[in-house]
Amino acid sequence: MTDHPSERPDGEHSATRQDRETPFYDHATGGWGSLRSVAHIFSEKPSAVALKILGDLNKPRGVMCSSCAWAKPAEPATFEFCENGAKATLWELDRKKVGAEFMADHTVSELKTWHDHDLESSGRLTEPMRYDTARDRYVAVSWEEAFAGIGKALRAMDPKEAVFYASGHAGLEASFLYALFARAMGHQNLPQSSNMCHETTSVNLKTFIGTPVGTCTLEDFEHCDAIFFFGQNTGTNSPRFLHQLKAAVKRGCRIVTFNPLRERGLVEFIDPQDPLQMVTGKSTQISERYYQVRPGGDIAVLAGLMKCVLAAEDSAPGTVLDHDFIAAETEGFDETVSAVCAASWEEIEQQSGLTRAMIEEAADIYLSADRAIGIYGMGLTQHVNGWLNLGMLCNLLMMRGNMGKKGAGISPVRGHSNVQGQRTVGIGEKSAHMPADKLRTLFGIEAPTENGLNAVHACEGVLDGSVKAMVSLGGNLIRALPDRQRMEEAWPSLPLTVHIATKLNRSHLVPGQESYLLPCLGRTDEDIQASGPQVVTMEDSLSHVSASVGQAKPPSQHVLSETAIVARLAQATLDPNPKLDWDGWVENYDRIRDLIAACFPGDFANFNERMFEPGGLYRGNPVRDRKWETESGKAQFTAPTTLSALGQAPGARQMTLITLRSNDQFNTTIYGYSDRLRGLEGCRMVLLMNRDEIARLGFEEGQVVSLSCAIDDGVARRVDGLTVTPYDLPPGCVAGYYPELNPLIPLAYHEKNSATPAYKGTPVEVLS
Ligand SMILES: Nc1nc2c(c(=O)[nH]1)N[C@H]1C(S)=C(S)[C@@H](COP(=O)(O)OP(=O)(O)OC[C@H]3O[C@@H](n4cnc5c(=O)[nH]c(N)nc54)[C@H](O)[C@@H]3O)O[C@H]1N2
Ligand SMILES: Nc1nc2c(c(=O)[nH]1)N[C@H]1C(S)=C(S)[C@@H](COP(=O)(O)OP(=O)(O)OC[C@H]3O[C@@H](n4cnc5c(=O)[nH]c(N)nc54)[C@H](O)[C@@H]3O)O[C@H]1N2
Ligand SMILES: [Mo]
Repeated sequence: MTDHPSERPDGEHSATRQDRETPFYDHATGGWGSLRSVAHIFSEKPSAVALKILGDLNKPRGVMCSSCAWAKPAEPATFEFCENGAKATLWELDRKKVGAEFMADHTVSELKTWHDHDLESSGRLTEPMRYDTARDRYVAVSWEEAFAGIGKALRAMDPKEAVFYASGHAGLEASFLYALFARAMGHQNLPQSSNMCHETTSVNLKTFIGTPVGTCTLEDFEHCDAIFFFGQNTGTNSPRFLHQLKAAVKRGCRIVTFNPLRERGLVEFIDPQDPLQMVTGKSTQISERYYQVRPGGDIAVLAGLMKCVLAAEDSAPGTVLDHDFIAAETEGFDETVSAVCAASWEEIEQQSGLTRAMIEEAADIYLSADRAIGIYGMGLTQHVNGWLNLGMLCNLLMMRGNMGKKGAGISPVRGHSNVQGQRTVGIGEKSAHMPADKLRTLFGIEAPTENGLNAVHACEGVLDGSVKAMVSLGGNLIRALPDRQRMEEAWPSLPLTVHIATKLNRSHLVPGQESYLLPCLGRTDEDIQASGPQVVTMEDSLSHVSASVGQAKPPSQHVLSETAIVARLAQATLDPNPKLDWDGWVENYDRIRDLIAACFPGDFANFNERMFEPGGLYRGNPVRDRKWETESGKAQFTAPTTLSALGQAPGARQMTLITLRSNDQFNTTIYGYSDRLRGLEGCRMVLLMNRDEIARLGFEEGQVVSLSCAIDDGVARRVDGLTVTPYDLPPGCVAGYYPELNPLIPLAYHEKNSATPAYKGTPVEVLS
């Protein structure tokens, strides 16, 4: 793909500036830098309301941050928000407006030439609009016209031709109604952002340990002796977690990290809330050991660690493995041990890029710990063999009984602020996501029995024409998906596209034949309905559900809540059913929460009373009581069938591509051009490469190159205009930014069981 405007920022952003003296930001995460970083993207001073919202962020009766999904501690810090939380909050509180007046000045073709940053920073969407093909503009429509038009189009199609996507922003109330609407209509085509993210977790953890989510709570971080980190960038993506890590280190917990990049947050941290650290600049070292594993090399690392544990058990039988746990709680141990023993150190070293001595050193730390936690993020999930990454991490933990005891467990770090919760209340393509008996008794609905479409399958449906409507509750699919060029080409043929959104983004500029843009309230906005002010709820990474109380004046009187929009879309589409009281639900969201509790009684008992509990309502997790809701009723060990997580290893002149997030973005929302924590400033069109690899392949620092995908499936995939930038990476791989590099990733190149795109392990060729 060539010269996409959003990939060719102009003016001051045209060149990367990397400090020659300190090429890899050698300061700690946090500190004054994090405060300056917020200041530089907002020229206006935050209003009094904005300051109040920030002060109450993530505290009981405050707004729950719309950035990441990290837990909200029961005893919050004075400021329980981070640099990125502040950016997300102020971004949403934007006072600029995008309505029909704005659209009258700009055709959609013109807006397509704008940078993604400029689209979103034009302001908040303020009125419903419809795309007018003849004038190539979005024009105002009344809400009545919009709902009637969408309802008519949806009614005209087979329900299974409609897809309802959700990005993990919307609260549980709107999300539950959305999931109900789909099933009442007769489909469960409910892809979600987690399909590109932690679907690897939802599907595979369920098979291995019987839960689709992590098992730890904040309390576990107060009791663990060791934390093993795989492919999660805390400093950028869940910075508030650094506070728990700092506290853990202070009490002697040992942290070991495996990541191809030396991410600053996991190296050291200056706590912006600690006056002494701020004044002296003294930081806390976070990782005791940091290993730059090759991308896709974690299965090999974990096999090496397991071999060390087995060797220690051989030298002191009966003292290293948790034999009682293995015998009583698990299956598959012996086959797994045989497969791990069969893996040679030579192959482990080659696949991981680490030496045996390094892995033995890390294993000593694991063996020194009575209680250990495994943490992971996209570095494990976004690989073809992501399932085995997770299986091997479970294996390592279970060998020593590190599941279902205090201070131990597995903890995937989730992305969007309510991504986990949306799944909990029924957004998902399987019947299991919403109990069929409840649908029948509560609403008189016969649930569809066949699985619906996940994100990848929905895209295949857009490509082959079998999908006829794409409704999006938030998000920016065109930018977030793999294979962007093919997607952008296919999208305009969709008979209906509907976006429920807060801000203008690129997906809105690729309208279907009939296309609506519906502006909604954001998390920070006051939401007043017939019964008075409403709250919405969200579930964090550690399965706690908290209420969020919007406080700002909405950007216009024409903006509706997500809950109201979903309800009115449903009314416009479905035949009347007295058990579906859409109006009554919108009047008072307590009623929706009562329904959620009725539908999922194990998770949400007394929901309305408990949603303000400090730290949130805990949904519990069966693994904590060593109850395994797997097929066999036991926890499963997984025998490795390969030592590489990559679907296709790179050839001699090829490289494995890692796509990364910067410190100045939230997914496809680009706040600015500074990746402060990596010492990269000014441009996102960079190709990070190790110096020796630049020389080996005959390139030069600063050279502008192209990347092409090395998977041969008959489709040419290419991105031009990338500046070669030396960076401390293992050999054999390159890194660059998401979403700019998404045209390179084939839709079909994804995790085996869950179809999570392999955004961290695509083979590419660098072209001059
Ligand atoms: N500021 C900010 N915060 C965010 C987001 C954002 O865009 N910006 N996005 C949110 C969302 S939706 C999500 S899902 C999370 C994502 O948060 P993370 O899970 O941290 O995801 P990434 O930043 O994509 O990548 C994580 C790390 O994986 C490493 N890595 C790549 N390949 C491998 C590998 O093969 N093995 C190992 N061990 N490591 C590897 C990368 O170097 C990187 O440090 O963050 C959420 N929070
Ligand atoms: N190459 C590559 N691609 C990736 C990834 C990667 O690591 N590498 N990561 C993947 C991951 S983990 C994820 S989660 C996806 C993210 O994919 P998405 O969730 O689809 O994308 P976002 O960028 O989070 O969506 C941003 C848009 O959401 C809208 N929005 C913001 N707040 C609200 C709100 O409160 N309500 C509503 N209705 N709309 C709102 C705004 O219009 C904004 O433009 O991308 C995936 N794509
Ligand atoms: Mo995500």
